[in-house]
Amino acid sequence: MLSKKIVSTSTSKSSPKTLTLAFVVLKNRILLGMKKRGFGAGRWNGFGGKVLAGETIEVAAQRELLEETGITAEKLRQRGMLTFHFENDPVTLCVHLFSTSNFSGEPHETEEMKPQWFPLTAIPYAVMWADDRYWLPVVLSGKNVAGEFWFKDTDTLLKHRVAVV
Ligand code: 95L
Repeated sequence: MLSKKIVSTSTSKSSPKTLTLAFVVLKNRILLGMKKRGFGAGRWNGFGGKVLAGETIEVAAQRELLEETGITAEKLRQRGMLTFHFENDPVTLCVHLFSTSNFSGEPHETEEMKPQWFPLTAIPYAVMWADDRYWLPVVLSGKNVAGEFWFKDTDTLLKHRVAVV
C-alpha cells in the first residue's frame, strides 16, 4: 500500500519562545537601554533575550544583562511573567521578568544597547514598548505581575490583561 506522509502546514500555535527581561533599579533610578539594532530598535528597553539550551532562566537573565550592559547582577529577583502574541506570528513569547539592585560593574554602551539611568518619576514610556506602561509601574511598586498582550504589529497593542500576583 502506498503511504503518504502528512506534512504539517499548520496555522495553529507553535511552541512558545522563552525570553528574559531584567531591570536594574538603584535608589530612585532605573537603568534602561536604547536598543540600537534588531527587534525593538529605537526604544528604551529592559535587558534580556533568549534562554539557551541547557541554561536556567535566571542564568540566561544574568548573561543577557552582562552582554548588554557589562554589569553583573549579584542577585536577581523574579518579578513575574508576560506573554506576548503578535498577529501573523504563531510564536508566543514568554518573557520572565527579573529585577536587581545588587550588581557589580559600571554600565557601558555595547553593540546592541546604549544604557542610561532615568529617574523613576521620568520613565520614557512614549519611547518604550506599548505594554510597559501597564505593568512596569506595578513591578516598580514592589509587586509581581502576570500579563498577556496581543499586538497587531510592534507599534500597535490591541488588547492587554495584567494581574498583580
Ligand atoms: N522595557 N520593556 C521591554 O523591553 C519590552 C517590552 N515589551 C516587549 C514586548 C514584546 C517584545 F517582543 C519585546 C518587549 C520588550 N523588550
